[in-house]
Amino acid sequence: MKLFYTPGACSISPHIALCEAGISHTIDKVDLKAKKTEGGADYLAINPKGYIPALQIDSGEVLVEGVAIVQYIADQKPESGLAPKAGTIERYRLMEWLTFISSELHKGFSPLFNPAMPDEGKKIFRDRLVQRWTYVEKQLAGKDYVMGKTFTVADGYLYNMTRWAKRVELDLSAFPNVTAFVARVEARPKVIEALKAEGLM
Ligand SMILES: N[C@@H](CCC(=O)N[C@@H](CS)C(=O)NCC(=O)O)C(=O)O
Repeated sequence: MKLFYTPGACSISPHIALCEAGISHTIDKVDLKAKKTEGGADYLAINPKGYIPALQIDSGEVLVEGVAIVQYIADQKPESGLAPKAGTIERYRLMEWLTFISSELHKGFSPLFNPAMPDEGKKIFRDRLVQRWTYVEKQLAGKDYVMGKTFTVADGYLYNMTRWAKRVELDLSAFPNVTAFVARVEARPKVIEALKAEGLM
């Protein structure tokens, strides 16, 4: 499989999933402005949506949308525990988390990275993010990971968002459960492997 990524972007989540699943893969860096890959390919021919992540699977097909990609990866290695079995209530709980992270956190951060967004607009998104992180903090009480004891693909994605919080100086230190979660995730050898491969460590 080949993951199209940009260092530090939301593609960290499927990158962590690939490493945690122990799936052999390559990575190709995408220049999002030029829409070119490091390998010289026209990225719009790979993903006409123009954004990362995209995963080229072994059949040659390209999967896009992070939430779909990480579940595909997890389902290739069910024994990894990265996603509960399809059709179970636990799987829908995982999808609930992935959707929350995608639509409430990930897309909540995007305006803060946008230089064209005025400060008043940024404040609205910042305040909303604080509410969302307050919810995460409560949910993590007494748990190692969002689903409980087991690390799942939702945890790699949530961890990705904690890195973004630092980038926009959104202080999460008032959230002890989130802080402990970050330390737990950062201690995982496969997470370190993904971060090193992106040149982030
Ligand atoms: N809906 C997509 C959004 C992915 C996304 O926001 N990617 C950003 C980087 S984190 C990107 O590539 N932005 C560049 C662009 O939209 O042209 C997903 O969840 O996978």
